[in-house]
Formats: sequence, structure tokens, C-alpha cells
Amino acid sequence: MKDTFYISTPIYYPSGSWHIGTCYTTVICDSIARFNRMQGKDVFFLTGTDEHGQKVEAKAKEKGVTPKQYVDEIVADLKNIWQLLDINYSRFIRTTDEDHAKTVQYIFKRLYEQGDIYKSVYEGLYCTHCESFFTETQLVDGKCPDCGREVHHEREESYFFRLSKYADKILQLYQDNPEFLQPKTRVNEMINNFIKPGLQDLCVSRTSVKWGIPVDFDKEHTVYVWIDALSNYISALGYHNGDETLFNKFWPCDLHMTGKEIIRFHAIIWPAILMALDLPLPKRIYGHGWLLVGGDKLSKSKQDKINTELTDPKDFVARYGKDSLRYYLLREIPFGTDGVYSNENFLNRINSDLSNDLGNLVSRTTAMINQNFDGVLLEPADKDEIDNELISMVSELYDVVAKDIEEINVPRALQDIFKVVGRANKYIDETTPWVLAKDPAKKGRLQTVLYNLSEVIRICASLLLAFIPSSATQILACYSINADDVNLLEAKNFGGLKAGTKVIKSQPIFPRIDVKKELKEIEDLMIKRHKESQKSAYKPENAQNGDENKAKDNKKSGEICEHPDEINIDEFFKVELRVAKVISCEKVEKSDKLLKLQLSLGYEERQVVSGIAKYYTPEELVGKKVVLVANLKPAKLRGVLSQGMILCGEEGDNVKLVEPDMSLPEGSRIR
Ligand code: ME8
Repeated sequence: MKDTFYISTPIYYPSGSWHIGTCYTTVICDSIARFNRMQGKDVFFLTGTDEHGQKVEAKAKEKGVTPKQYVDEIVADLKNIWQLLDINYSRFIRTTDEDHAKTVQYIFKRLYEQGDIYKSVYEGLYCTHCESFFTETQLVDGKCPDCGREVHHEREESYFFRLSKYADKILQLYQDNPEFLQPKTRVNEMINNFIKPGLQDLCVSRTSVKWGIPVDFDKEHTVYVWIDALSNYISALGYHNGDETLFNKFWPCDLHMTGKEIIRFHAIIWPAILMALDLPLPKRIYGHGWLLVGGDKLSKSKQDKINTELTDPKDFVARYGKDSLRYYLLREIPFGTDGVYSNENFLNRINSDLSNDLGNLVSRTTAMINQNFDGVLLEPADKDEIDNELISMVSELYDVVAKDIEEINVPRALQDIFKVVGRANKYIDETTPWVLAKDPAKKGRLQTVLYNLSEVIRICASLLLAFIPSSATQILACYSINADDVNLLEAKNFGGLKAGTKVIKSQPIFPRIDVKKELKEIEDLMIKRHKESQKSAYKPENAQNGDENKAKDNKKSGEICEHPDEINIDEFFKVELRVAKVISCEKVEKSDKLLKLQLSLGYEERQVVSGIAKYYTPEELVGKKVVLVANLKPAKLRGVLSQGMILCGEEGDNVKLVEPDMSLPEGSRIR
């Protein structure tokens, strides 16, 4: 029987804003899955979507569609991206799938019947955005520790999972299985930040959220977040929902790959649920870092600045081909830590590795075989010491790369392959085949050099099938090798190419990019898109509800007329209005009118002097959110620095602050 290998990505929230960071986990898993498949293993690679919850319910309502209709469209878009990026999954599970719901209901009932789930009342601080409850101590500056938004108090009858009961067992698990949680730094993070302070029982049902899997023995409740989401890893294999053949074959999972922000759910809650179900635990959980753009995790990137970095995976595929993005994601980010994306890094990486190193090696070698031997590969005719280093490097390459993948270090695997590619290019410089070609007496040497180079290309391309499948397939096709037939355990050995093999001259696989020109083009494109999106957001026909009708009504009655002081939208956007929170406030000495306010914009603090002392006491203002003109030239009022201005409305003697909705985070741009 074949060895098996089961790997999973987390299931994605249907946020709809898919970007290159979103692709990171999945491209890594796809490559590891492909590598294992080519080692002859029976592989199950799972990915999917996490579709229930309040946010989806609310978004669907806003759009006037059912939650299922809402998610269907977004999921189709995600699947399309996976197809564009050659993601070869075994199953795409959706938490709205019927078989998944069956498993979840079974688990919930069983845990309830055996006393691991009990009914109580939840009172606590809740973040609607993250759909999570927090204790006071978990908050950061009084806000949600995960997304930084406001939390509010909520009280609700709920079912709870006895997570607290499993604390010792989980500590034991980390101790007995040093491989379980990786990278190793995550273990201390789990112990010190979550387990040692005391694990709380976990709220696992809601009565206020209807868009979820119903608790079948208490229909008022729906299953809430983690029992629903995490169970996908076994429901996808048929656990208690029908045929369990896959479950028996693939469980326990070899590797759950997740982003670092959700590692605690995988490394604490998931093992506890499995322990309660008396099931074997996953063999490894890996928490990778984030891809950052402008210093922020992509999904939370600041919306207001013009972002000139490309972020949409479809743009990458259209401009540079699918493998360029795959390669960049796999190679550039040191595994386990965060990596910062920039257009320049991306373009330079593609140029240097794919176009220069790999592309040149393949095109030079296949061209020389065509020029000198009519496109037929001839057997090595001699032996020279100069060949030894290259041959021994490429002969060992499979073992080196297999170890990298076993240790879940994908960037290192690519580095190791490209070391050999680099060595082969150096071998071309050392052996100077173009000089050999001029001397009939050196034909044998040339034959050998081109054979050795072809073998390096074949072995490297076979290994690269896991990472850049489409380009590696093209390279192998130059040597009439069908990528589908490659088994690394055979392909790894030097000498596999038979004399007489027809060699096709390779077309440029990665055309060289003019980085300067390309950077300018990307910048222009992004600025143009930004402007278009702003314009369309403010066209009267795109304005929301009331505004739209108002605009139409005005048109009808002819009230829209030219105004001599009209400004255009670009002029308006020059004013940078932002939500700011008053952290402290005091009177300006020797002034009846002025107050000095310290404001927080989230990313920085400002001091502003405002003439509202007659209308507000300092105490009244602390904690309020205000609208700040953030790009006003700093000025001094009564010798006190003022970095901006806060907006008020006035009618006669009545002056009131313009107060934004409290749920808008500090620093949000107002427009
Ligand atoms: O967390 N860089 O879903 P999700 C790297 N539904 N990885 C990123 C990233 C970035 N900029 N942005 C997102 C969830 N990801 C839950 C999981 S599993 C039972 C439930 C990664 O859509 C992120 O770290 O927020 C995670 O691994 C994956 O995308 C899905 O995140």
C-alpha cells in the first residue's frame, strides 16, 4: 500500500477581498502536496471556505440576497483564483456542505451527551468583526486584541465547551511531541499567552446568529465558529457523515498549515476537541508568518493611502504568469516569519532567479543542442574532473530538497534547487561550450557538457514541478518528458536521459522584465484605479439610498445648478479628514476659549487647540471621537502648537462637535 499524506489549509472567510497574502497559505500547501504526490504518496490536500456567522448574515442582508447566494458568488471567485494559480486540491470543503453539517451536529451532540459541552449564560465583551468573546484582560487598550475594533458587552444563553479541562493534557502534548507545533517559538507563545493565564471554557453556540449549523437538539442555537470551522478537517474525510473510507485512510492529518494569528485555535482548541472525541491528534501544525505590504498585514492594509503595490493575484497572473507569483510567495518570505512585499523585490526576484538563472540555463543548453547536434541529445563521450562537482551536487539534490520539505522549509528547498542551477551556469562559463563547438576535436567534450547540463535541467525541473508546475512542465517538454509521469524517486538519479532523446529549443519561459519601466507602469495603473474607484464611489448615481434619490429629485426640479464656488472631487480630497479619539484634554492657560486636546489617530498622536471651551468641559470630551482635519498646516495658538483642527457644527450660539459613529476605528479616513 502507498504511504499517505494529508495536508490542509485553513478554510477561508468569504471576505471577497482576495489578495496575494490570501494566496500564501494555499500556494505553500499546494507545493508541499505536489512534492509528496511526486514521491509516490497518496495525498489528500484539503482547502475550502468558512461561511457561517454574523458578518456574512449582515453583508447578505445589506445586499438584499440570502447568505447562501452571497457566499456562492465569493466562493466561485476564490475557486477561480485557485484555478489560475494551479492549485490542485483534493477537496474544496464549504461549511455549508451538507455532509459537513452532519459531522458538526454529531460532534456537538456527542460532546454534550458526554458532558464536555454544557449550557450556561455568556456575559462578556464581544467583537462583532471577529465574532469572538474576550475577557477584560485579553483586550488591548480596551479593544479587540485581534482587529483593534471596539468591543461591546453581550449576554446570551450559550453552550460551552470545557476547554479548561484540557489545559494539562495540552501542555503534556507539547512536551511529549516537540514536532507537534512549529516553528518552535509558537510553543512558548501558546503556553505563556494562553495556557498559563488559564484556559477559559469556550462559547460554542449562539442564539442571536441564525446563519449557522443548527444544534439539532436545541433549535434556538446555532453552532458558533470553532466547532464548525475546525471540524472541517475531519468532516471532509467523511467522519460520521457517511462513508468513512477516507477518514480511515488519511486521519490523523500530517500537516495543518495556518497563519500565525489562528495558531492558537489549531494548537489548543482543536486538539482539545479531538481529545474529547477520543481521536488521534494531527501530527504537525505549522504557523506561518504574514505577507506585509507597507508594514501591515495585507488584509488589514490602510485603505486610504494610494497603494501602488500590486496586490490582486489576477494582476500578477495576467502580467507575469502564474508561476512568477507562486515562485515569489514560496521563495521570498523567510518561512515562519513575516515578509514585506514590494513591486521592486518581486520584479527583481523574478528577473534574477527565473529569467536569468533558470531561463538562461534552459535556453542556452537546448539552443546549443539544436545548433550542434540537430536537436538530438548524445551520450557523454568522456569524463573530466570539472564535471564532478556539478554531477555530485545534482545527484544529491533530491535528498536535500526532500529534507527541506520534510522540515517544512519551502524557501530553503528553492534556494537549494537554485544553487544547483547557479552551479550549472557557472559550469557553462568554465567549460565554454561555444568554444568547444568550433573545434571538431572537442565534439566529444561538447557532447558530455551538454548531456550533463541537460541532466541538471531534467532533475531541477522535475523537482520544480512542485513549486512552479506550469513552467517546469514546459521545460520537461523540451526533453519529451511528460510531467504527469514524473516520480521523484526515479527522476532523482543522474543519467536518466537516454541518448537519442529529441530536444526542442526552449522558448523564453520567463521573459526578462525592464524593472524601471514596469515599476512606472504599475504605479500609473494603481493611481488610475484609485482615482476611478474614488470617482465611482462619489458619482450621484452610485451614492447610497437617500443621497441617490436626493440627487435625482434635485435634477428633476432643476435644483442642481452651477455654483460659483464649486470645487471638484480632487480638490475636496486634498482635505484629509480622519476619525480621532480624545485621549486627554485641558484648558489653555490664560484663555477662556481654547482647549488643548491630545488626539489618537491609532497610528500616531496629535495635539490640537480648539476654541470650544465655552461649549465643552475637558472631562466631557475625553473618550469622544471627533473629526480631525489631519493635513492642516500646524499653527501656534497662544503659543501652543496645534496640529490640525476638529470639526464642529454651529447654529448661532449653539456649537456642537461633529461626532462620527463610535464604531469607526481611530485613524479612519472620512470622505
Ligand atoms: O482565519 N499573509 O480565515 P481567513 C499571509 N476562517 N497569510 C495570510 C494573509 C497575509 N497577508 N492574509 C490572510 C480564517 N492569510 C478562519 C480559519 S480554519 C478552521 C478557520 C492567511 O480567511 C491566514 O493567515 O482570515 C490564514 O491562514 C488564511 O489566510 C485564511 O484566513
